[in-house]
Amino acid sequence: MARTWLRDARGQKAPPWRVAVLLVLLAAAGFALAARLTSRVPVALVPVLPVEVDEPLVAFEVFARDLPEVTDLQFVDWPEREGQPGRRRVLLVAQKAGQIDWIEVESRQRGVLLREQVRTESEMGLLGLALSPRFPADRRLFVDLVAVAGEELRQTQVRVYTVPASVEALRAGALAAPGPIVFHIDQPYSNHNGGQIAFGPDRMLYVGLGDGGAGGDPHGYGQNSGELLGKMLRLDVLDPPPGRSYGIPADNPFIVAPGYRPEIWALGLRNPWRFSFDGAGQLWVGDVGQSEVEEIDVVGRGDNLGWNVREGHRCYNADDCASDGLRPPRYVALHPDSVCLTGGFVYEGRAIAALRGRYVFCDYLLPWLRALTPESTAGDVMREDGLPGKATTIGRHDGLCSTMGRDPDGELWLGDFRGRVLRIVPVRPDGADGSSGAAADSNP
Ligand SMILES: [Ca+2]
Repeated sequence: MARTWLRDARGQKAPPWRVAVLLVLLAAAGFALAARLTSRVPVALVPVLPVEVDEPLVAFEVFARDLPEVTDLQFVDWPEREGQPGRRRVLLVAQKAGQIDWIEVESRQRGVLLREQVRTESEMGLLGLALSPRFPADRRLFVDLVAVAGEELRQTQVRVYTVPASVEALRAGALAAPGPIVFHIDQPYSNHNGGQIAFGPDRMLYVGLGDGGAGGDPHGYGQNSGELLGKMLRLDVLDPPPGRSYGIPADNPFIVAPGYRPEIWALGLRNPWRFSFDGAGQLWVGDVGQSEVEEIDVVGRGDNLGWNVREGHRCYNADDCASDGLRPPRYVALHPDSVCLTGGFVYEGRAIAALRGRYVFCDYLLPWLRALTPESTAGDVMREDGLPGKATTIGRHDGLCSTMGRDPDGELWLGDFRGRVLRIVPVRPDGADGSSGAAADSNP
């Protein structure tokens, strides 16, 4: 792995910075990889590593600071006053330690929407949120978090809250009102909790669950159809049957399959930390790798993504493995070219024409922003080296990219573990800001 990375495609020796980067990465790997999203990691000590930008398309502006450990960004056009037509664009910023802040995008006025007691060690915390697609008529906010539950020390929960009806109420200090737990599952370890929840275009709630943690999926949850860990679930939380907190959608793939939990939409995932739907309704998942391969998957109904038989395109812990019935990744990157992949979005905005229709993603430890080529976004493409998927590096930032966001105009944002939200903007015509590495501050 290291040897190939230290040679370029023609077998030439890599430049000295690349050698230095590898050494830093290997040194950092001990804490940063083992404890990704760990509160105890002093993020100020994580270096900004050099990366090469081969297609400079984007720059980064700091939109907000002092938001420790951003885990999710969700935009919503919120009624200015209850029952009246005017709307204000609001960004909800989930933070790992258990807080969600609101920021009114135009004025940057901000405040707290909710605070919750969560477990924060390792990869636990408040990890994701999804507002009802019927908002503002339905003001339910669904939140994914890991908490203590009775004698259970680690439990992933999807809780429902009711958010205030207007921006006016937010400004007055109104908080989200807590409601019931709609879904929960005990976690055997502190890592690989998944954490994202999102409504699909079908208005079903998709819940990403990791393999439960430790390393290598020691209990084989990913391939165990009788368990929910290591799966993408699809639940009907908007209109559940009477007496139930969620329903099983009638077209879930395994409703009548013996030995399968009916909640399962797809299986064989290691840690689907971030996922999104594109305008065509396709589900894109960034699945964080174990020790060699980071991957991006396009996930269809009933797919088996392979973990832990396979890590990306490779057999895991075996020279040979069955691949029948396993959906191969759309894109992989080998360590240390990527070490903790953070899934993003297909860009469907207008500001950056060259990005339209391309899947954009980042990495927690490497300061690149990449985009799949149009061909790789559209279908399965092999690189010259035999790996699936082609991408270019379109910009360099100075953050620890823990999550991305998409606003209602289709423009993309980045949330990081240096406490910031960055706006992704077109590179200036001189091209200087696409590779500067520093995020410009857009505050007046
Ligand atoms: Ca896989």
